[in-house]
Parts: sequence; structure tokens; C-alpha cells
Amino acid sequence: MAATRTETEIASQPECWRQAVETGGGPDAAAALPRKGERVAVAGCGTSWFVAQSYAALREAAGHGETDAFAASEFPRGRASGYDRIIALSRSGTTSEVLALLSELRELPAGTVELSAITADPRTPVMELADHGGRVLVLDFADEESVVQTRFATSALALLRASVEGAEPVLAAAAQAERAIAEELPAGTVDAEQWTFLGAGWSCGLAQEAALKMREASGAWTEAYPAMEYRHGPISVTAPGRVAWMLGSLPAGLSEQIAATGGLAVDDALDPMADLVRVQRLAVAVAERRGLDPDHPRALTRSVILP
Ligand code: F1P
Repeated sequence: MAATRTETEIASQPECWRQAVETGGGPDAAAALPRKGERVAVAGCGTSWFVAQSYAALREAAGHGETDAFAASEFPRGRASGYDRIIALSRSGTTSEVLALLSELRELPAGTVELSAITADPRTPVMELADHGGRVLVLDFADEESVVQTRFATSALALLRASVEGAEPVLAAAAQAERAIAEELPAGTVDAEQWTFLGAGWSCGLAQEAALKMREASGAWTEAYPAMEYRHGPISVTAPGRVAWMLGSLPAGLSEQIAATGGLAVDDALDPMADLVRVQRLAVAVAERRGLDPDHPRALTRSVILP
């Protein structure tokens, strides 16, 4: 069977991440990416919001400065001026809530806060709204045809991660992702009934993204939590035929508790970005098992443009 567009884009991620690291965002990167010590907020919708969460945790943990992530619709407008820089993340560059936020932020007095954006498509309104002199990074090499985002989101994260952790961990993740694309999915995961994704630190955002990917591509029942929160209720959902999948390494004791539910724990301690690639593949496999076409997800459009 011919590969779907989504599968082709999933498989191209290691190469895209390397390109993101090599180009470092190009000549505009210095103006668009935060300087060390800046107080930063990142806003986006859907997948872009979860990538924002992941980057925020990475940047703050690396000692680069306080970093928050918000769904564009829920951005705390009243304290926007408390940030040095606000970054909008949008593959399409057309998402209504992101454009509305940028339009409002541009009304703030000059010099209040720097705006930047990261997008895949330079022919879209986000370019003008965020650009005050070359502050939009265009990752057009990672643009996608699919509705369901994979490689743009992870390439943006590769670039952002390299900007705070250096190239080496991202290149190592790319090598792991290559294996994640080639190897069989963990036994028992494709025919499971329910999946809960767990994260810690910067992988919490990726756990949310993993759960979203499964919902978008395959209509699956998925949940996502910080691993230490999972014991505080959500573990009740895990049972025989259901999966608890950790992006990163499970905290001590949790593996035994999952085993006691009869559920399947997936805890392979891959780099969380590489492990997300496995979940993207799982999403496609579950869709196909259910007779769904991951290239045409139910009730979704490539970008949400509100009237
Ligand atoms: C954000 C987004 C996608 C989602 C859906 C609708 O798009 O929420 O993450 O999969 O297709 O749009 P963007 O602002 O990053 O283009």
C-alpha cells in the first residue's frame, strides 16, 4: 500500500531536524529567538501550543530565563507587558486566535514587548503581524501538506531546543528517530483500546501532543498527564488492553503500579522527540486499523480560520 502523506512527512523528520539545527533559523534567528535572560511567552493553538509548552520548560530548565506557554485564545492580555518577548508559533500562519493575539499586541506602546513568530509559510498574515524588521523565522523546508502536524512542529522544537541546549542532543534525537521510524511499534500498542501519555519537565508538552496526534489521526481515546500527576486519579483508567506510555523515563515505583492495573507500560527511555515519532506512527497504524484515512482526519482542517 502506498504511504500516506502523513507517513511520508513523519519519516522525513530526522532530516528536517538536522536541517533546523544546521540552518539555526537562518539570518533572522538572532532577531527572532530570545536572548538569554529575557522573560518570554510563547503562544499557539493545538500542536503549536504543546510545542510551546515543551520549549518553555526546556528554556527555563536550561537557565535561559522565565518562559511561559499559552493557548493563543487564553493569553493573559493584561500582563503581556510583563514579557520581554512574545513568540507566536503557527505552521499555517493563518490561525485566527494567533493572528488576533498578534494584532492586539501590536497596539501596545512601542518598545513594550518584542514580537516574533515561527511559521512554515511566508505568504501568510503572520509575517506582517509579527515582523518588526526580520523577526519571523520561516521553516519552509518543514512545511506539510497534511492536516495533522508532525514535521513542522518537531522541526520548530528542534530549532528551539538547539538554541538552548546546543546541537548535540537534537542530532542524537534525530539518530534515535531514524530507528523509531524503522523499528516495529511496541507489542500490544496498536490493538489497544485506550492510551495515556505521560511526561515530565519538557516532555509534558510532548505527552499532550502525543495524545492529540492519536485523537486527530485516529479518533482514539487518549489522555495525557505529568507522570507524577497520573497517580492522582488518571491511573484508574489504565486496565488490561490499555496503555500507559511514558515519554522519557518513568518515575520510581510507577512501572509497578501500572503493572498492577493489568495495563501495558511503554517506558523505553528514548529521547522524547524520538519517542513522539513512534506515537505519530502509532496514530497512523491505529487509524488504518480502524479503516480511517489519516490524511483526512474527521472534522479537522489544516488551519482553524474563524469567520
Ligand atoms: C494549529 C492547529 C493544528 C491542528 C489543526 C488546526 O495550527 O491547531 O495544530 O492540527 O489542524 O490547527 P497552526 O497555527 O500551527 O497552523
